[in-house]
Amino acid sequence: MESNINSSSGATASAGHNPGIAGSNLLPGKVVAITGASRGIGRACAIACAAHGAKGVIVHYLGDAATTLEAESLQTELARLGAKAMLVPGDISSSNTGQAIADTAEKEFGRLDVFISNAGICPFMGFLEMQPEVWQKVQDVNLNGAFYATQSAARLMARQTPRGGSIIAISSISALVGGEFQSHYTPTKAGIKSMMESAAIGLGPLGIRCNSVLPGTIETAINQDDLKDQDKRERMVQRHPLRRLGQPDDIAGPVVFLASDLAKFMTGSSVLVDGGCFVNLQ
Ligand code: RM4
Repeated sequence: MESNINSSSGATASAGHNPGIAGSNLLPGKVVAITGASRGIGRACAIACAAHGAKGVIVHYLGDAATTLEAESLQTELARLGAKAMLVPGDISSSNTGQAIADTAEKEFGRLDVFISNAGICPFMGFLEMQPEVWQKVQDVNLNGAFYATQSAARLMARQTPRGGSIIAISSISALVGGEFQSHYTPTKAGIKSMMESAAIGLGPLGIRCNSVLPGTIETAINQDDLKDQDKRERMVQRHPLRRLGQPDDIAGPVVFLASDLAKFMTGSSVLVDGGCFVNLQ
């Protein structure tokens, strides 16, 4: 995979996707599982992990028509990168789905080295207009589902030989700041960050590292409609000192780093990947 890295901007240009630092091999022979992996950040992480040597990738996706097509195309792309992809559809808010992900890793590859908890939704809605079913759905997918799947992955990591692994949760800048139309969503992102901090304590002695990544505004399906408002889009661009919104592969690199042995002494950490947005008050 050829890619040219423009050192001035850090931008990469390549024939297909931008897997990160050309020629590095940070995840040699590893088995990786990613939730919500058919599109956006999850997809970019799957590609980057394969580009860095992962041999097995468990691709979780919702399982509707759109995500099924996306997952199947990702499976083909991962094969081109030398990784065997196993597809696991299902509603992540069900604990059965998280268990199916871990079961697939164990059955197909005998182990799980890296688990990336990524699946999440954010139906923008004002605080006063928030409906109970919308609140509950966001809690069920973003927080409860993340817990169930992470617990299933950790249980496998704890009993496999050699024991251990790396868990990365995709939290958000929204764990640290609010959003007028995100009062259901920001608590889940804060909860994910906190869950990783607590999980890190109990899982550390088992050789399982738990960290979270806090993306800024990354252009994906989650905010596609919201960012159609050109005034808002421009306001968000101006909030970022790098004067651009993030792209999924901007997150994949830090995730691969946390998954790899380069981060072997990192657990309970949270890594802000936001183009400088959080610190930009004035
Ligand atoms: C992120 C952040 C972004 C928003 C997405 C939906 O946490 O708030 O600005 O577009 O959520």
